[in-house]
Amino acid sequence: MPAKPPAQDPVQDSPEVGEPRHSAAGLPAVGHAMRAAQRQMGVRRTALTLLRVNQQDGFDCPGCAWPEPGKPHAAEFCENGAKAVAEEATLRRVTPAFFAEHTVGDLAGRSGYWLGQQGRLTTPMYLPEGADRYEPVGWDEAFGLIAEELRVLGSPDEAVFYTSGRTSNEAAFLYQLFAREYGTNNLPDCSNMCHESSGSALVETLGVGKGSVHLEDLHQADLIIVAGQNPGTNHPRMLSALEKAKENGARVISVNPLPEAGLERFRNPQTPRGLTGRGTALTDLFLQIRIGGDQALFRLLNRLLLEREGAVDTEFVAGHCHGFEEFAAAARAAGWDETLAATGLSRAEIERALEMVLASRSVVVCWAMGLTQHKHSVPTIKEVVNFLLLRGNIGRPGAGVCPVRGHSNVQGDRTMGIYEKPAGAFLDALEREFRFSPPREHGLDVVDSIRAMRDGRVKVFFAMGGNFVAASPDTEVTEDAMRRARLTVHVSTKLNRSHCVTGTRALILPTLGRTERDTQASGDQFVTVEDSMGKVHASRGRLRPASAELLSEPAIVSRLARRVLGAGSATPWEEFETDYRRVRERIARVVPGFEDFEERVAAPGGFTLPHGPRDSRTFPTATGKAHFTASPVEYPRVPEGRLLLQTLRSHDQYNTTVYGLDDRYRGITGGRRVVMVHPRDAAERGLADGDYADLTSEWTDGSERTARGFRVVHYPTTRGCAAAYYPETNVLVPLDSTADVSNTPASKSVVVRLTRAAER
Ligand SMILES: Nc1nc2c(c(=O)[nH]1)N[C@H]1C(S)=C(S)[C@@H](COP(=O)(O)OP(=O)(O)OC[C@H]3O[C@@H](n4cnc5c(=O)[nH]c(N)nc54)[C@H](O)[C@@H]3O)O[C@H]1N2
Ligand SMILES: Nc1nc2c(c(=O)[nH]1)N[C@H]1C(S)=C(S)[C@@H](COP(=O)(O)OP(=O)(O)OC[C@H]3O[C@@H](n4cnc5c(=O)[nH]c(N)nc54)[C@H](O)[C@@H]3O)O[C@H]1N2
Ligand SMILES: [Mo]
Repeated sequence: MPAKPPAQDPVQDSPEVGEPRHSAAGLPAVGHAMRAAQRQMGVRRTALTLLRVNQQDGFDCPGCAWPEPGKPHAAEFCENGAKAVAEEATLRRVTPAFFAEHTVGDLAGRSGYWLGQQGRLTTPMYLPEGADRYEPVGWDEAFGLIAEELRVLGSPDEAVFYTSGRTSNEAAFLYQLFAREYGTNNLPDCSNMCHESSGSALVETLGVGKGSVHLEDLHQADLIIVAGQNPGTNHPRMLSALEKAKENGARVISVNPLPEAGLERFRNPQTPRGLTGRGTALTDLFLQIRIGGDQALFRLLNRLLLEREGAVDTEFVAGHCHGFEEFAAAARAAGWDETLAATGLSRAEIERALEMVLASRSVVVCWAMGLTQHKHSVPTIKEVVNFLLLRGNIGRPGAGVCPVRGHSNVQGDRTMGIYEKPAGAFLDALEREFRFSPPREHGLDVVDSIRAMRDGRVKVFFAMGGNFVAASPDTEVTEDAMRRARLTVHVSTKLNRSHCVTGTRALILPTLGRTERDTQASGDQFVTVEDSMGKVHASRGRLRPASAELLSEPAIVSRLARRVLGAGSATPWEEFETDYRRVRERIARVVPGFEDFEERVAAPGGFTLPHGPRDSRTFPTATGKAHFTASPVEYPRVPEGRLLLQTLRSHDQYNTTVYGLDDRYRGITGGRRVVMVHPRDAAERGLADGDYADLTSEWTDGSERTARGFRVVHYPTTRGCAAAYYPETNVLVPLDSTADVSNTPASKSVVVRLTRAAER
């Protein structure tokens, strides 16, 4: 039997600090994975469940979006995948009795960790106006309540429909169809806070907002640059790909303000050498950059390449690219002094990187949140594209752009139309197929949804998964905005903070997870997902659902749509709920690349979506060519005495879901309220390791936000930079501090001052 959840919050967040590690995975990771899983699921269920992760007849790991290899290993999961599975397959349950015991006020006072540890939601719950507790409610009544609120709105644009990235293709397709038949494009999603900057930059330059590599391209690359990503924690299976690339002779440059253990050495738990030996050294060159310095770095590398005889792939540039002259003029103006100031790197380091680039025929650049969550993220990623285009590193083996996605189906959800700015062609296809007129005005993204709720322009908030109030920036503003809504609804697997900060009325609708058997009137169903590399495959859960009352996400959307749209909709919602093949037939007719969906997804491993730049160097941009761009170089200027804070993930969390209080690779245990600072920066503030500090962020409009009581950890980060965990530090990120163009919260560049804490 699994242990009971903790009755109390841990008395105190009391971080202990040891030495950071210099390698990732290996035997300890296997042990950690198994212990974490057994605590939640017991021994037998752990073995049965984990062996099905990422197998061709199993379910897609609800962890990250890293692709499965053609022939998955018998244990194709990682420590953190095992934790993600265990969180969902836990035997702990949140029942109506739990809600009877705890008022919403009580729950709102608990930590996210404690809430998550209570187990799986079992029953639809309703919080009536003025009540202090949720009470059980029938599904029909719940849908009736939502329909009632949606019908009285002045306009469909007074509702927003959020999506987190675990939702399957089938559920996502139905959900966006419902929202659009109802009449709005208000479909914000977690992508708005995540890789939106990548999408914006890639659509403009290459014509496709997705990565241009297959897994095999990593194996074949001569050089892989990993910028702004911590794969040892967030995409551990990527380390196997890097290891394979190294075996094939590749070199790796990591660009990061932090030395991340997973990028230093990898001890592959699936090989004897990895289990007991020292493993494989991954990084050949570590560029310890200042936060936000990446655009300047790539700009200077581009200038140096332009200056080097024969370094530019002139044939590719002449044949496939647009805008070269303008870009080249801007790049030639890049100066050493400014670049060294922006990056904090030395001339020798940049020259070494240049030589490695010149020695490599095929280059892949991988990146994640370290590049996407800054004010100038879009131009930064466009500069990465310039860098790759210069040497023809797009659309040939071993080369390309690799934005490594977060949530396991975040890329698929976008493909299915979860987007507040849908393309006209997509709406045309919906219109043809379903015979209604979809709204054409663009809808609200995450930040604009918060503004609209804050200002009373949006009154109903509906979430398909996720934890909106904890994941969004400016926690206090977001929570106040949420409280102003008339109705907040969450389709969820686990309890989280968003259930405790509610509108006037609130509903929790419990749903099946990936690991669970989904049986509908026509029999057992499977769903499909798309990974970070555009591969679509089936996912089948096998476990008995956490409760007999759970409905699947497709069933919830179908029933809601019938109730809200009634006879006004000609869409066969009931048929969709009964048999997901009927949904896939429609996807095949509406979404390009899904022709013969049902047949092709039946093949082991599924199929890969077409991608013009990758497959044939065709670029669906306005000119039909790949676009060089010439944006001004920007980097964060930090006022005297302030630090630049990035908010990031520990090894023991999945976004807002906290698995435990340790960050093993960084040597931190037993607590999350820590701020990692360079020893000299700490000393300048009179702060010793182990002292407690308050963090105050300063925004350009003069406003300030404070988060109190963080243990100072002397850490080898870049001078002038600091790091602390999300979501505890989301209070510090101003709502208006977002990336230009993509509107993604600038969660990785928050200007803060550190002061000694009055109390812990
Ligand atoms: N176990 C686990 N897996 C996950 C998640 C999880 O929470 N837990 N989350 C999932 C999701 S949704 C996502 S989006 C991904 C996130 O995956 P990551 O992007 O790896 O996650 P972060 O912890 O935000 O780490 C950002 C990295 O960028 C570096 N960085 C910060 N600022 C800069 C900068 O200015 N320049 C450079 N070059 N580097 C910088 C940080 O030091 C850190 O190493 O992981 C996914 N997978
Ligand atoms: N400061 C700061 N803020 C950030 C970030 C950062 O780096 N720094 N990162 C941003 C990023 S990259 C992202 S992606 C967002 C994440 O934002 P979200 O996706 O909104 O947050 P999660 O924490 O992943 O959501 C967890 C909840 O999802 C529900 N859930 C889990 N599985 C399922 C399922 O199968 N179905 C349904 N319906 N519900 C399920 C559970 O109830 C769980 O509590 O946060 C963003 N916020
Ligand atoms: Mo993400």
